[in-house]
Amino acid sequence: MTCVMNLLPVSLSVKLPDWLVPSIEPSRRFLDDSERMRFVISLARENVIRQTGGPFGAAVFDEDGTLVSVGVNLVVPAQNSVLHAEIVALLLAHHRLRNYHLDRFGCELYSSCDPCAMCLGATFWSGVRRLVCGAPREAATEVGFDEGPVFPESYAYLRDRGVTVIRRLLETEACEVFRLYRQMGGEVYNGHATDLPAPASEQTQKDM
Ligand code: AZG
Ligand code: ZN
Repeated sequence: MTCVMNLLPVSLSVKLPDWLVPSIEPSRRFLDDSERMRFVISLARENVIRQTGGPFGAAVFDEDGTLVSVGVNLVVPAQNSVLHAEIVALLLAHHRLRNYHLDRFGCELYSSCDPCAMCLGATFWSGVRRLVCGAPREAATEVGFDEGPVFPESYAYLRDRGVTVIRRLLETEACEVFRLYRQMGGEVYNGHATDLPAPASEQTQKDM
C-alpha cells in the first residue's frame, strides 16, 4: 500500500458540530432520566437533520443532573471510525474533568441507543456509575449498522461491577431517529464489507 502521509500525527482534536454548542444551556439541571434521555435523543435527531453524522447522541451528566459533556456520532464527517456518540461524550467528559475515572464525579452516561461493543467497553473503563440507553441495538442493526459483539453477559459483566444499566427508555422516540436517518438516505458504515449477508450471530437480543 502506498504511504499517503509523510509525517506521523502527534495530536488530534475532536470538534462538535457548529449547531450543537449554541443549543446548550450549560447551567440547566436535567431533573430525571426521561428529561436526560429526551435531550440525547434530540441530539441524535438534530445530527441527522443537519447531516453532521450518524443517528446517535449521548451525554454525560453528574449526580445532580448537570450536563458535563455531550456527544454525537461524527464518524463520517471526521472520517474516523471510533467517533461514536458515546466515545465523543466520554472523551469530552474526561477532558473537562481532567480525570480518567468519571466515578469520582458521580458521572452517568446517557445514550440514544444501546452502545456498540466498542462503546460498551469504553463505558466500563470510563468508570461511569450508570448507563441509560434509549433504542435497542436492533434499531441500529435494522438500518444496517453492525453493533459488534455485545451479549447479555456483557451487560451482566458491568452490572456485577456496580454499573447500573437501564435500557429501552423512551424507546419509541429513540427508534424514530433511525427511521428518519433511513428516510434521509444517511450513510451506513461498518468495519466490514456491507454487501456481506447478515451474520447468523445477529439474532434479536431482546432479553439482554
Ligand atoms: C453506533 N452505535 C452507537 N450506540 N453509537 C454510535 O455513535 C454508533 N455508530 N455506529 N454504531
Ligand atoms: Zn459505539
